[in-house]
Amino acid sequence: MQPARAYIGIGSNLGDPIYQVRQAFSRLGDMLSSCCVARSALYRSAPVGGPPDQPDYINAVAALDTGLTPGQLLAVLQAFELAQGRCRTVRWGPRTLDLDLLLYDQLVTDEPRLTLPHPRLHERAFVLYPLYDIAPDLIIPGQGSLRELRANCPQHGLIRLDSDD
Ligand code: A4P
Ligand code: MG
Repeated sequence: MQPARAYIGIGSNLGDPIYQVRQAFSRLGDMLSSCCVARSALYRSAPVGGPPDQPDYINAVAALDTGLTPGQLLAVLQAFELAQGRCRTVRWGPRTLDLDLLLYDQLVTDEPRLTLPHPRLHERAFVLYPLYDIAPDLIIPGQGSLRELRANCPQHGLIRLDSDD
């Protein structure tokens, strides 16, 4: 069977976020039945939504070729979040690691446990800019071209970090 191409959004704003994002890249690179084929730069931005006075986030996106089903992949991502100390207390609250399944090929689902494409991906600079780094020609089902979505999304203070930051 052909592997699927999945895109994973990575976010952290607790516990040395740059370290947490690099750890996530490393875990994604070591996954069974999957191959990490691209990693974006790291980006820093102010929190969008959630409680006030949270630290800034570090975000990035990875591309995987995977033989896992979407449900299996989500379960692995949630296990990685737990392994890196994620506690689910407050929605959009601070977290050591958030791994969102942004896209799984061109699959569209509308389940609470797994909505694809990720329901807020098309309006978030901290997702669109790193995703564009690694897949500029992507089409987001139901939303259109990534190139246009990014062009219409203000950066709102999003900062691309140099690789040695
Ligand atoms: N779920 C449904 N679809 C998906 C999907 N495509 N990928 C379910 C991952 N999970 C999905 O997620 C809540 C539930 O969504 C899970 O049970 C899963 O089955 P969660 O990770 O436990 O909670 P959350 O992350 O607090 O909620 P949510 O709605 O995923 O939040 P977001 O959209 O991830 O936003 N600001 C900046 N600058 N950078 C950030 O990274 N992140 C958030 C969180 C808010 N503000 C931010 C950032
Ligand atoms: Mg999440």
